[in-house]
Amino acid sequence: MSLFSRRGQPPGPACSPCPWDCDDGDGTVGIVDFLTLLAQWGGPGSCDFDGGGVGINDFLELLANWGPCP
Ligand SMILES: [Ca+2]
Repeated sequence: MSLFSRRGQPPGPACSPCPWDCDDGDGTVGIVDFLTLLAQWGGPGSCDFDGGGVGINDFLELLANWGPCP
């Protein structure tokens, strides 16, 4: 009788990790996040997905996940 059935996931940002939305957290990976990545290039930051500083790997990963978050 529970309103919360076993199917589906509870809504909430914690359940849909989208690290590539590293700037404004609006649920979409886009130009704003890209520019933030560039601004953080070479150093630590919210767009450093793999650790060790923002670089080409993070850039490619952001591009690969361009668009609405899953
Ligand atoms: Ca965004």
